[in-house]
Amino acid sequence: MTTDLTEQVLAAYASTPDPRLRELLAALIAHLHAFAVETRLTPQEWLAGIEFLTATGQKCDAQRQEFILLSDVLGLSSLVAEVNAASDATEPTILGPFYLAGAPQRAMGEQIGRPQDGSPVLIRGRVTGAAGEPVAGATLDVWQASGNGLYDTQDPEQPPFNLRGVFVTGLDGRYEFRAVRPVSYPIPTDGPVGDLIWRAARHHWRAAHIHAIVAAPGYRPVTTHIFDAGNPYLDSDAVFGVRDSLVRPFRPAGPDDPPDVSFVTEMDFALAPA
Ligand code: MBD
Ligand code: FE
Repeated sequence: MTTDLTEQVLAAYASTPDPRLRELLAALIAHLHAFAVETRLTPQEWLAGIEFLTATGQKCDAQRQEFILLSDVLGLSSLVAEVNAASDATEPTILGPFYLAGAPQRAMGEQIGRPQDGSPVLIRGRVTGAAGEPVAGATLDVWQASGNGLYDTQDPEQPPFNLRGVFVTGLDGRYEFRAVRPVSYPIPTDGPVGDLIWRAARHHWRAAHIHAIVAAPGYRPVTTHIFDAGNPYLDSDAVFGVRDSLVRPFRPAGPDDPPDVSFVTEMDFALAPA
């Protein structure tokens, strides 16, 4: 009975001209139907699900992406990053809901934040290709939350593009920039995703992180993070984004380091060919 219905629906989409869309629709229908059959989904539960997704969409605006957050807390964003990871390249992880295109390009070494955003940290390293060759002219699009746990778009006190910037590697593939030491970050819980987190008796903390999208012509871009090795949420990140290979010590600056920074972190990035 139920399988007949599933077959009927699958057949109705079987002539979708675009082959990839045809494949995605067939798998989506099969899994959605299996979900309803397996759980004996009731009409009330189905409606609650519709209302939840409606509220998720209604929470979205130009600065708030509740659907990405939902995907994040369900582990789907992390899984998609994992499934698409290139071997011999820096491990990707989730984009998150707070990426903004169009961040200003900044000079080598520039600070992306303000003194009140947190302890200054120098972050530096190299971008290389699969054979270890330095990648000159690679862009690092970086963004992070302030010490109050808020991104610029969540906080009217921060100027636009605070704690965001694009850096370009030199001929030797090296980059460096200044940021602030990231803090543990509470994902926004004032929307339907927050309700879900509480009903699941989960916590809402992300391991402290700085985001980066590293890209260069002829290479596959990688969307990733730098995680602070000293953070207590590395093993229970609310959005399943932590990869061991992305965790770095933020070591206290010493006499050989620039006097204006409190911590130094080294992070190299490897890119796969396009
Ligand atoms: C974040 O800062 C973030 O990076 C992700 C993935 C989800 C919620 C908040
Ligand atoms: Fe983030």
